[in-house]
Amino acid sequence: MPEPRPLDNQAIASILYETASLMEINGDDSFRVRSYRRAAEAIEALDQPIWALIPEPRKLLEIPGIGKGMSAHLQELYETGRIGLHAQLLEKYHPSMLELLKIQGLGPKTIALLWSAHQVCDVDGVEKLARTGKLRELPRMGEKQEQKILKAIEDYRRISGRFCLDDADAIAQKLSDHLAHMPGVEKITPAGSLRRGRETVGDLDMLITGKFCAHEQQRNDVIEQIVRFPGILDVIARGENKVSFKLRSGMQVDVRLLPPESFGAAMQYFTGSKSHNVALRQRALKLGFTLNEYGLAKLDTDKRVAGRTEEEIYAKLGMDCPPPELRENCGEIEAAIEHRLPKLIEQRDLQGDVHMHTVETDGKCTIEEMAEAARARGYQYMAITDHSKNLAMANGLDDRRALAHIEKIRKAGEKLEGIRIFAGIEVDILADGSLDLSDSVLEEMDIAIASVHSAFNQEPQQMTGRLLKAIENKNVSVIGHPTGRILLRRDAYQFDMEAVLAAAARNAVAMELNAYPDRLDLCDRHLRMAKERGVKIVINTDSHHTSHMEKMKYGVLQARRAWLTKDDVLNTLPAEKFAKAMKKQWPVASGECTNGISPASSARGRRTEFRHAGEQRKTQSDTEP
Ligand code: DGT
Ligand code: CA
Ligand code: CA
Ligand code: ZN
Repeated sequence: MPEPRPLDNQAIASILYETASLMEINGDDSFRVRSYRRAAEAIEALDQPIWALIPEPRKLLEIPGIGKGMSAHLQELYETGRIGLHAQLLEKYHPSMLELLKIQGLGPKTIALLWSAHQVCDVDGVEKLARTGKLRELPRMGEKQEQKILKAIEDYRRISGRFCLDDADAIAQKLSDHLAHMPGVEKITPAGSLRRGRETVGDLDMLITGKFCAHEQQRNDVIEQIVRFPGILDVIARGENKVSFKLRSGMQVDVRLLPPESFGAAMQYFTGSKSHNVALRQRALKLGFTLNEYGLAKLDTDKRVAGRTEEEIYAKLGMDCPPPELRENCGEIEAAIEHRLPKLIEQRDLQGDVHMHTVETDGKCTIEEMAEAARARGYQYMAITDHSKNLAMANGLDDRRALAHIEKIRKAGEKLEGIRIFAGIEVDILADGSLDLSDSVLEEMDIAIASVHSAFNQEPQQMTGRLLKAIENKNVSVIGHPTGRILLRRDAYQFDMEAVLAAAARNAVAMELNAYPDRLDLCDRHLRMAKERGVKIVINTDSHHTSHMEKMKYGVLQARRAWLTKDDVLNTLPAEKFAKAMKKQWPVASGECTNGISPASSARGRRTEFRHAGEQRKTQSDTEP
């Protein structure tokens, strides 16, 4: 038997998660089920590949969450490439049942019941039962439940097969490391939606170039190495120029192998977007060229005139090279021709990250740890903004604890050199629009971020009123994750964005761009609306751990997609000016600009309708951080 393909921690964890879910469907003891999940979590959290440890059971057993039984499973996986229990359960229950678990409202008990009563085990089958009114007849179901499940199936179909930006980014990085040392390989880079920074990624497009392309042996070696990438479930296509595979996580990866002379053309083509490419090709034709993934050529003579770099292709088409984030055919082509592409914000423009949690509420690190990590990232300042009491599950702060906490933050700030620590709060906007802490306490804060964490299902009108009331509170500096969406999981709550942005502009309240990759809230389209209406943005990671601070790059990508420049974002300001902005001491809707912040004047500017790249919808739950 050939040696099993090495699996990475994520892949091993997902086999254990699957086993747990199948055991649940099977009606196994919940304590046992939990032990599989715990082991999976432990493996995910390891900072070294567990595959290398498996041959040494003693080391395995040292990992908390892994006992004798689990260790035996892992040995079996190592030796045979499978876990018998997992395989048996998959045989008894169809793999499509695992998919059913992803549909909100369908738990393991219901899924088991669907099987025993109707021999239904997949999404199509459940949909059919629901449409014919048979689902409601099952125990603990009803007509209302049935409708909910139909809606959940619809949501599931829309989002399934897409991934958060950081997941795709991590795979791109791993693949790049996996191939970097191969002889003749010069560049490995992502293209497609990941390179454009779209908020979610369908499949991952990777391009590889180098001299290896011209050497048969080197080329074969590269292809061999690609299909040895850990976590591959299935190699879908394997050709001379392209390898496609599916990972256990469900993500598909297309890897293309290109000679250096057409690398730029391929980058341009496979970065997209499709509508940008269509428009660009039309321009090429108009100018007497043909453009494809191999290069730009004269229409009449077929002579190649560009292809090695993107820049030379755009230059031959008489335009500047638009940053990938702008390539959505939303005005960037015209701007590139007229040499008026904006100078987009960059990560190094950011001087601080000002939405963070600590162990005082639901964070995992202390004030000092967070501050030191922020300093190490080169920030001038940062802010601690823990939760308020309405978020009981996060152990939120009441007035008394909030005051004590800012005292502690300020003390820590005095001790730590090289970074300024602002004392802040993320205060809940309650259902009626009032805030969860008294005004006198909020006044003490350097920064008050006001956020909705409960009653997501209010009528749009009520939600709008609720947000307006918070914006009008004189102590509120920023509205946190303004739409509340969780990508691929929870819909935005509904409200009148125009009214909210207008109020924010009037009251000098900034909107957050929450950079956490499952939020990206505001989204690119709303950010662009905000900019056009003179509303300032603050980009934050909402870190609950020092390691989360690196998510800032995804926020910057969305900001760039929205055409934001440094001037649109308040946390590019130096500390003093930023502090003033948080106290709303900057000009509002006047023509003047006293402290270096550009005034809220661009509301007069051109209003372009910005087509949005795929919004996600999913049903909402109540009170969540
Ligand atoms: P995704 O995968 O759904 O997140 O989105 P993309 O943009 O990565 O789309 P994908 O993977 O289908 O294709 C990658 C790029 O390849 C796309 O952005 C533009 C280019 N492309 C694909 N199909 C076509 C096409 O039919 N015409 C043109 N002009 N370009 C295409
Ligand atoms: Ca793609
Ligand atoms: Ca693709
Ligand atoms: Zn929050």
